[in-house]
Amino acid sequence: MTDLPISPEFVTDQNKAEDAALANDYSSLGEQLDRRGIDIDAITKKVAAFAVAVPSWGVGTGGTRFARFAGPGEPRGIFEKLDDCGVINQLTRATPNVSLHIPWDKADPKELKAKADQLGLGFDAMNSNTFADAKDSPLSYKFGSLSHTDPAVRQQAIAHNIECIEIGKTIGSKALTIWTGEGTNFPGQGNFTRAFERYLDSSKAVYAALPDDWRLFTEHKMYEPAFYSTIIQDWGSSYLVSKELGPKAFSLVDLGHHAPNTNIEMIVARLIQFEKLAGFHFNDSKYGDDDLDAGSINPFQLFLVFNELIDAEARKAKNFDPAYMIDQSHNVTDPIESLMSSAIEILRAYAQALLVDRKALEGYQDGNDVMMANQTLKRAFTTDVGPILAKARLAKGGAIDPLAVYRASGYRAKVAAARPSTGGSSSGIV
Ligand code: LRH
Ligand code: MN
Ligand code: MN
Repeated sequence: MTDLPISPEFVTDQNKAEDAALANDYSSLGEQLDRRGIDIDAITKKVAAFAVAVPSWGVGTGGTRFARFAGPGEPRGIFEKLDDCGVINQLTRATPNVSLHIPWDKADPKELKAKADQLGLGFDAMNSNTFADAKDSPLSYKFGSLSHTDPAVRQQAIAHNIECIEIGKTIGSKALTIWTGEGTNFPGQGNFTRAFERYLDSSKAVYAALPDDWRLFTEHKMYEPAFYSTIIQDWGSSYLVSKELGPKAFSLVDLGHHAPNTNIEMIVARLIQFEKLAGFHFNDSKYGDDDLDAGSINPFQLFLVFNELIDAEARKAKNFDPAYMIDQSHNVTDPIESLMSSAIEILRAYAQALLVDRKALEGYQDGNDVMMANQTLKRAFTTDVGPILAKARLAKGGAIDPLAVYRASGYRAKVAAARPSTGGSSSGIV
């Protein structure tokens, strides 16, 4: 039996006030789309079937290396984090899976599974952590993990990744995501080629422990914490790793891990074309790995990414099965609100991309009608798909207006009373 954090009757009651307006808006959008030859119900069905995972670490207030300002009622451990993830899914009905980070979320797998079942949640990709030192180990990751010069450190990092797979197996996960920010801060500090060789050897050892029905994702990031060179700094290195490892290895795109103005949608297209797209860590950014809310800075870019995904689906691209996840840090907002709003923005981009007239677009592209090709995308992007998103949520028992219902529910005040303040700290992403 699922035991939802907010009373379902309360959600139904709140929805009643919005019901009539939604019916009107949906029907007028339906007429508009019908004139464009689009069946609104078919789009709503697709949107209702779309899911994006939430990161366990996203429900705690984030911070920068300068300060962290704790919010009220922050979850104190993975079980309270799962409660908060339960709220996000209950109201949006778009986030049924949670991605764990080990060792941050280490707990008895049976208890994890039982808690998730109770909330109607499942588990997404496992994330390993060899970017911070392992507790009680004399071996340090200060100078790297999978690419460290010391074989004992590399072995510890390999063993940790294998442990993540083992935990994942017991809770129903099917993928391991490896991100290590290791590299160098000074020219000459390391040898690019030898370090990459060591990284490849280590990741091959992890890959060898991967069950047949699992996938291994490597996540690139241009810089941070290494500031001169990073071992997997871009999609090129990530692609090389996935190619070297084999058919179960893929390259993951975190939207914040590129230089400003990088054409990310084109990277996505390349990875799809060569059958190596793992999936996404969605977020938004202005300058770097800002981890801001998806769609809050550049919603057009998010739409263009989805445009590539829908194009690939329409072309029945081979080996195309992207994993969708949010990866954000919430420093000045209520994390539950940010994650709900981000999930909605991701679904919005998906719905907008479904509206692109692909046949017309192809014709304009082949005929070099630049203006009309661009207008075709813009027409889809500027369509207000809000009623479709709300209708899809409603059909699955969610809230027509998740943020309003969340605020009205008093959930944050309730957990603030039950969870003593964790206080601020000097830094930290969790
Ligand atoms: C690195 C990253 C990676 C980590 C997470 C905490 O910047 O995006 O995915 O696992 O943040
Ligand atoms: Mn990430
Ligand atoms: Mn990141």
